[in-house]
Amino acid sequence: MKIVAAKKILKANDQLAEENRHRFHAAGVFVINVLGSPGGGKTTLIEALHGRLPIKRGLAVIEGDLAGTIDADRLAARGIAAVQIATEGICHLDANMVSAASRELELEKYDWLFIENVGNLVCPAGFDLGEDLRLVLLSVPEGDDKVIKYPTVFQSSQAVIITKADLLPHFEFQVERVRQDLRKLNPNAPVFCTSAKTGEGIEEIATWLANAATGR
Ligand SMILES: Nc1nc2c(ncn2[C@@H]2O[C@H](COP(=O)(O)OP(=O)(O)OP(=O)(O)O)[C@@H](O)[C@H]2O)c(=O)[nH]1
Ligand SMILES: [Mg+2]
Repeated sequence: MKIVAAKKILKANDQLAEENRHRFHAAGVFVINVLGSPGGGKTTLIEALHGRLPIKRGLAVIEGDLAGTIDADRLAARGIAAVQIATEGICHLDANMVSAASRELELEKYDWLFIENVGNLVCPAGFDLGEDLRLVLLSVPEGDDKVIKYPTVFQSSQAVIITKADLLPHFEFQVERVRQDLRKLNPNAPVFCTSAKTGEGIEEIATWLANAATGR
């Protein structure tokens, strides 16, 4: 019975995600779902990309957290339009939450909409939000074995972003191991090695995203 119930919920989510996708496309906004562990560098990466992406109209962010408005406040302080979703204990965003939050934005005013998912390498992977693509972050302190241990999120993302590369000298983290593990699981996904601290790799992601948005 439980399995049937879960399938029903996911089907309803997928239908709503399609509606979101349709509305996002109609508004001409390119939508990126950002996944990764708590503290992996999601908000910092979005801030860094805000400075590098080609922006004709604007960039907005939907922030997902269990509670509080820290990330949305942080972005707003930089002049970035942000809507905070407080999931009140739920470990992922779903299409219904994103539908409601996106209605707080005038979508036509933006080229880019980032959705920062709840920090978690497991739960968000199963929920389509209506995004154009998914990025999954893996920060150097988390360890280089995560592709094998959390395959769903790495399999369902279009690119993997290693963050905090400035910390590589302090950790036994092999970037090549991540590339090798990913090659078996999701061979078409590029791996970007980045540091928001030094700026390494940020331009490369911005260029890749700009190409993806152009080719949509
Ligand atoms: N050394 C280093 N620290 C970083 C880098 N990027 C982010 N950080 C730090 O990592 C911590 C977490 O960064 P956030 O961007 O808030 O991480 P997050 O994934 O948004 O966190 P949650 O929203 O809480 O899940 C902060 O102290 C950042 O300054 C980086 O490239 N290098
Ligand atoms: Mg954050």
